[in-house]
Amino acid sequence: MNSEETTELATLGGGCFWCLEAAFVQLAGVESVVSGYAGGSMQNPDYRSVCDGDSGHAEVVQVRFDPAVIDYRTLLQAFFAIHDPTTPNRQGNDVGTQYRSVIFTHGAEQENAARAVIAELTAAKIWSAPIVTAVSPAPTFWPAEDHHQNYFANNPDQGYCQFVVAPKAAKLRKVFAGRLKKD
Ligand code: MHO
Repeated sequence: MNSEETTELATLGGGCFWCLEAAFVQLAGVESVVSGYAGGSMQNPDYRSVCDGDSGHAEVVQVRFDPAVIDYRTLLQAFFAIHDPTTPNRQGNDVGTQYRSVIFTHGAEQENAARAVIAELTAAKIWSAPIVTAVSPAPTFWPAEDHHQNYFANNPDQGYCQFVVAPKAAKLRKVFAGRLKKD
């Protein structure tokens, strides 16, 4: 069996993809994370068009994970730990539809899990404002340009990485301390 048969994909948008990638790569069971664009109408989108906000795409990460090591619900809990799902089209200072909170589901099981996790977090009143995260079937995923892959690992001293990405990666390590890769 190759790894495509034993693994699953998760496609998630929660603001700048550099942040999500830097956080998710740390988790045991996550085999790869690709930054990209999804959910818009433009074919072959590039970063500039997505940043202009006209492409309709969200910045997303596509996570390949081994469900025997980390299940989809746990990935979603990590997703909700590292972004604010209550701010429409916005994460902190990053504003625009490309920064919307969205779960692009691969199949009915993922959709049910996503809706259940949102209902649980709503009932637990983790945030005072309502969760605005959209749940919809995964559309075409367009990988981002090479220099956006492993961005945090390759650019740790860049200002945004220090002030925005690093704290999110650190928060995930704290909250999911028992589920990190042991390298
Ligand atoms: N405001 C950030 C967003 C980066 S992210 C990949 C910047 O322009 O550097 O959208």
